[in-house]
Amino acid sequence: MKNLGSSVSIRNGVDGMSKSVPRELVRSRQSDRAVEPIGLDAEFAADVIAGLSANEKALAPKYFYDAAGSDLFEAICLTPEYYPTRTETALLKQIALEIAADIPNRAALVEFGSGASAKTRVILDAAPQIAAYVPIDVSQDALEKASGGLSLDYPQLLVAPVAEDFNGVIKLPAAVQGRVKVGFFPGSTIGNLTQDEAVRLLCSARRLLGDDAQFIIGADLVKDEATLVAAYNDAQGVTARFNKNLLIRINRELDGDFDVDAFDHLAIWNAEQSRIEMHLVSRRDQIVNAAKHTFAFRRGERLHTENSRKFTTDSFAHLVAQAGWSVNRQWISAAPHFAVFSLRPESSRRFRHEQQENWKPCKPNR
Ligand code: AVJ
Repeated sequence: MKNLGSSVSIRNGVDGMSKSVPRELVRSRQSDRAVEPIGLDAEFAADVIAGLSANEKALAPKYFYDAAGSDLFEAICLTPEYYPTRTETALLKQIALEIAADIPNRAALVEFGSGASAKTRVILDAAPQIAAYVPIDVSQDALEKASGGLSLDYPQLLVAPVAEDFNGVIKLPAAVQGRVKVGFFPGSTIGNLTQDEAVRLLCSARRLLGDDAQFIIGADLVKDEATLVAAYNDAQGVTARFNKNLLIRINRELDGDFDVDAFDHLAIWNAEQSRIEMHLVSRRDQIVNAAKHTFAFRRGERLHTENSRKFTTDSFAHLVAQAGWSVNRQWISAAPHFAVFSLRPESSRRFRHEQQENWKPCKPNR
């Protein structure tokens, strides 16, 4: 991206601080808004109304990531208990040259849920042949921060951010058409998706990235319960604040009146589903208003805010096979174990002949 000397100040709604972002990013944000005025707010309201009215109250974890939530997630990564980020980053550094060896010249790196793009730099440093980078993230704030920083540090790199929910229909920027695509989905974010959402994302990524693509995915592995639970219930309470920030966000964006102190953070291991679950537990019977609706919580009632699925190499291979990918290479860290997988599109002939029972065809979303 050129012309980075020109930047503007925008106000951050959460902490009231001004920050500088490249002018291009502000402009693209405004044009996005102009094209699609319905936006995330209406979807957030609809999901909150549906999720808090349900028999088992639940909200999608993607709503954690407003500006404050994205910052709190970065803080979680610095806690001693939350091993996934530092373990994955160390593993990526170890294997970066092996990954880079498979990436052709002028390739485009397409990242799903890019956040702060910290791990991206490990790949970019090892693979200078990558010419373009497409970060896809719902958090406009995180996207602006990360894209601006990367453009400064990698002046040759074409950065073309996409401010979208990666679960939806994604169109790649024209600038990366005709390039070999390398998908990048680190952080075990795939573990936050339901089985159907994960298969749908993998299917649409296969279409989006093309037949000569590869897809590099980081996924956390099953391990002892104590290590897993501690990672989602750190002693400093950062994860608790991250979880409760969802209520603060509802209060601010949907005119809610949640008493945040009337809820407890809960992290539990669900062995049958092989996942950590996060919940907010109502400390008392209470009535809450939000998004022009009223919701009753019983004392002890849970609002389910996140699943973080933990894989085995077998369960992961099985998952991606349902969406037309096969594991080409895999790397596993020293304990606590975290895996990086390099996927290739399953050759279409073999794929068609496989006819797995649970195979769902990759239909376009929506
Ligand atoms: C961002 C998907 C990796 O499930 O571990 C961290 C988010 N939630 N602590 C995860 C999270 C609670 C997270 N990922």
